[in-house]
Amino acid sequence: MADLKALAEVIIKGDQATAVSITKEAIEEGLAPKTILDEGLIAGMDVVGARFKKNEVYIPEVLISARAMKMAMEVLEPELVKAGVEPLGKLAIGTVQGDLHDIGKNLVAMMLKGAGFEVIDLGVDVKPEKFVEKIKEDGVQLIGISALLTTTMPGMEKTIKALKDEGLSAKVMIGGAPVTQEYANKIGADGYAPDAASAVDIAKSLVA
Ligand code: B1M
Repeated sequence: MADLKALAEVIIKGDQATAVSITKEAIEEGLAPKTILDEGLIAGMDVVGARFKKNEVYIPEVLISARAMKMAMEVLEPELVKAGVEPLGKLAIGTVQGDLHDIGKNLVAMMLKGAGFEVIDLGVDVKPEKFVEKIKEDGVQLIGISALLTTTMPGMEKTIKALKDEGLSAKVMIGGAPVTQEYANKIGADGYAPDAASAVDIAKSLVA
């Protein structure tokens, strides 16, 4: 039987091949995709984050773990999506300009797809103009912006300003480790979510 604790461990070690094989095994055994995500992948990455914070591991180790998580997520993503229903709305998501962190953003995108949103992933280092373009060209109703660095957070405010300047009415949801509800209120974002699961609830309420 697939062992989710072992999955968390191999994410911590950065063992891509085993992370992928345990994820496949868990899917084949019929484990709920969200359980695999929460108790295996996210649990492992949380440990890596805590160790990085305490300087117990450094950037190369973190990168190796992040890569293992990304590979396993590629296997898990279709399963999360399959659990979804009719598209609830169209959303474009990206990591804010200047910021290259994408693990949390990818999780949020996956959860939103799983919940039934049509998601356009713009990747990392997304300039305000790119969000504007997507709203104009693809009829996106909601944009999601992720930031992991305090230094890149102002890019969220710049994006909101760019939307206002263009007279666009798409809603904006923000999130990421340094982001707070207070900051969202301050910059005029329509929604803030502290984690991927609540991002789904907020996104649903914003397109309702
Ligand atoms: Co970076 N990094 N990093 N890093 N890194 C942090 C963020 C940091 C807190 C580490 C630390 O010092 N303790 C720190 C930021 C300090 C600050 O500004 N407050 C930091 C730093 C300083 C840096 C560099 C500057 C390091 C350097 O080069 N000196 C550099 C910056 C590069 C750049 O972006 N320009 C850098 C680089 C990197 C790596 C490339 C090595 C790697 C990123 C790999 C990748 O993403 N592909 C990396 C990583 C992995 C981390 C940590 C360890 C883990 C981040 C992560 O993936 N967490 C992180 C330390 C930490 O968080 N403890 C750290 C797991 C992820 C699931 O959580 O992203 O928070 P998170 O997402 C959550 C929620 O926040 C929320 O939902 C997610 C799931 O529940 N959420 C949203 C996220 N986005 C959302 C959007 C929403 C809603 C919710 O709506 C749209």
